[in-house]
Amino acid sequence: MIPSPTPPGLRGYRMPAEWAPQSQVWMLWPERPDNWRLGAKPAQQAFVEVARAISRFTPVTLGVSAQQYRHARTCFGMDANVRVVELSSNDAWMRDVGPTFVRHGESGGLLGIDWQFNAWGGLHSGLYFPWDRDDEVADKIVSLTGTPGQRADFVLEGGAIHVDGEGTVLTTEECLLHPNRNPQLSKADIERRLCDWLGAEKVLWIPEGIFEDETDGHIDNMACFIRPGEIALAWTDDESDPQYARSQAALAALQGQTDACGRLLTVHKLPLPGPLYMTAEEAAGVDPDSSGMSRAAGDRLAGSYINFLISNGGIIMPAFDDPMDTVACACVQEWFPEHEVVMVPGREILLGGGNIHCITQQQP
Ligand code: KQY
Repeated sequence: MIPSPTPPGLRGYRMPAEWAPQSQVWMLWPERPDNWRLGAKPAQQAFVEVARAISRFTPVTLGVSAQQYRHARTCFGMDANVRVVELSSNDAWMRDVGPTFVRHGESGGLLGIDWQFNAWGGLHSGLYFPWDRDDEVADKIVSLTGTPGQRADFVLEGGAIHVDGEGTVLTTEECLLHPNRNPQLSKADIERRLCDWLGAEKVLWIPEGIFEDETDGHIDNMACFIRPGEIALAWTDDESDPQYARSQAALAALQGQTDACGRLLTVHKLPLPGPLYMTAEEAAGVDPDSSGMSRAAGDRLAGSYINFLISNGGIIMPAFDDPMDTVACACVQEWFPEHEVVMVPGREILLGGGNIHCITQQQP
């Protein structure tokens, strides 16, 4: 990847909204036994279901290690809309390690941004070491797709941002201002970089993400745009839940705000599942390791329906075998009347620390 001093947003590129047309969706294959229980077998099944659901709307390319290639290939059988390629990584969070694609306003050409990746916090508070394979994934994908790429000059994960495609970025202070990402940059420095790299004019900040989210509060588990000027926000009315104050603070931060085009924001509440906790059986299935990931019985899980993927005519959304599943599905279906909402079991993915949006990256 050839470094260019001028960020893509200053050269006419902009990140499209997730509801813009997509040519494919990228995923990775879960394998590491210190994150995924039972040697990642249940997680692999969950990833297969996610890939199959997406592939009804959009072709999927799945990156797999050499060791697991044959197995993953077999899992998809003759499924013509899922392509399996050998691509090494340290784990399976394509949203965070894959390229963020931006499109040129005049030529329509794509460029893949290769953010610096430090495993959600680097050596002192990151989730694992090494992360060198993860940090190469974006460059390998732009090479495979034949699009130009550009290496960013700061640390960011794709799950830490959402855009409306019309100049507005949504993010959390908890993550982007955490000293474990870019301690040398001020809030103003980070805003400038987000706008310059994503082709945006305005950054909307909410204070925190989901309680106990090990990414330090990624936005993609907490809130997202559902169309320009409208945001869905993870919500609980339970005042005794530590999530309550977080959701309230986010609502307060967004209400009365305008986006880059001057629209007054509308915020829609999306109920949270649970609260959900890791069971003793689930925790026992994870191989102990020296990584920074806590996998103990009774751990609060950062479950959220916000972690869905919009892909062409489909919305692929996690289900948690929870009474709120049907309520959340109905909300999202109402907000997206032209889309088909497909719920896929999300608990096994949640046990690894994220969900469907975190394991996918769309290519416009
Ligand atoms: O939520 C994400 N975007 C990534 C979650 C990483 C969890 C690592 N165990």
